[in-house]
Amino acid sequence: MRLSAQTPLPASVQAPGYDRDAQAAGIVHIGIGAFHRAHQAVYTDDAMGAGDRDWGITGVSLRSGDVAARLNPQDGLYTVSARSAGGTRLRLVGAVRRVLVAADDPRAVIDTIAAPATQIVSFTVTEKGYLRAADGSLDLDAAKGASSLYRLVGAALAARKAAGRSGLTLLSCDNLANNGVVLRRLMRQYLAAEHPGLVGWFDAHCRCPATMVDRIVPATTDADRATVETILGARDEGAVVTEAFSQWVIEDDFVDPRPRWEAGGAQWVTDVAPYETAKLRMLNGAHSALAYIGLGRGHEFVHQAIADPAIRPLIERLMRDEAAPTIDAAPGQDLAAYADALLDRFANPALAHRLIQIAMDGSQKIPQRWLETLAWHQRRGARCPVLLAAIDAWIAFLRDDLHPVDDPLADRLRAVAAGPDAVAALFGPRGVIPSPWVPLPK
Ligand code: CS2
Repeated sequence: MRLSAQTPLPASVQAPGYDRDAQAAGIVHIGIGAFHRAHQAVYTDDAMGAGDRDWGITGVSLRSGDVAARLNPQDGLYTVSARSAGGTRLRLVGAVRRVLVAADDPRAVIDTIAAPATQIVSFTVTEKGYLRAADGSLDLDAAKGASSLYRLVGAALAARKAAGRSGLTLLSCDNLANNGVVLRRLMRQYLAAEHPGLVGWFDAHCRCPATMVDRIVPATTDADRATVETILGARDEGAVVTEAFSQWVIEDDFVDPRPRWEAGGAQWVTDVAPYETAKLRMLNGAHSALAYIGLGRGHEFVHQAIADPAIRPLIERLMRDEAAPTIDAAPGQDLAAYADALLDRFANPALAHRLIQIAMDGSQKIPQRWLETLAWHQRRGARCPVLLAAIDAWIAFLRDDLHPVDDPLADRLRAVAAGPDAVAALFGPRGVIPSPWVPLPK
């Protein structure tokens, strides 16, 4: 039997504490993968559980019909399993109402974003999903493509303006530095090219707050779905598995109204940068180093790599001595305690987080995770031995034939990594990846 609104839930499973059918859909989320379902959708479920209203989520997949096929037959319902050493806590999340596939029906997506009830369009489209050219500007040709987020949102904003409706909050929930500013700049560039008459309206009526999102969400496996089925007594094709920890820091700059996400523990701040920088350089920076160094040493999972006595001290040094000094901490933000907590989270044996999942899209992740840290130290005449070792591990990963290289620049990266002085060819002045850090000649 498939999970649905009629499934009787075991007492141990937390259920949505509100009338789902009485809620309008105030949020359209583009990129409804496992991360969104384990993070923003849970905060939204908590907000409505605390009495806030009309924040139902319409999920959008840009291309693949996979998530729609998993969630639509289940009334949008799915479970989140939070796994810790203490056991697993299961909850049913009701915030997602349906999933649209832009490649199949772009009109439905545009109409939903343009609908009067919609207040927020949020995004988890991964680093490469923003379609940036090497210089950081928008790749306009790609952005004009049929199911590009810019094209969908641009058409919907035009419809909103024409109908005299309110502007929107566009909320990037991806691991980019200054994600709000980046989204605003790219969206403006698209509008200037394709809808020049909308730029002034966009500036006056739309907001693009920055956010720091954090929850480790490994890809769900068949074994995970089987475990959930045993507990639930019903088949949940949309199940997601994650850790107990969750954090969301959001710049308080929304078009009114905004959800009461604080009910789920979200923090509203005026400046996200210190949290975002710490997360990118410490958590994600350590993650990418664990991935390439760990795979090189034959590990499969994060918890195995961090338990390796040849790796753990390197990761500690990366976080404490290389990344942390580069961060301008906010009042009360304790970077040493943050590093301690991250080491515990990485060590969580209940979470089977594959290193190969983190290793993908290295060219899109490494700039904000490693290069800013390297550049900061370089300006002070210092070096970062662990990050340099991590770069060597990335190059070894690109060279070996043991793992697939899943990266939009895969072919170029592999060619360059196979040649002489790969570090300079990757990061030097005319390298594949524009870099604020200049590798020194060997
Ligand atoms: C990871 C992130 O896959 C990756 O690159 O570093 O997805 C990480 O698990 C999340 O950012 C944690 O919040």
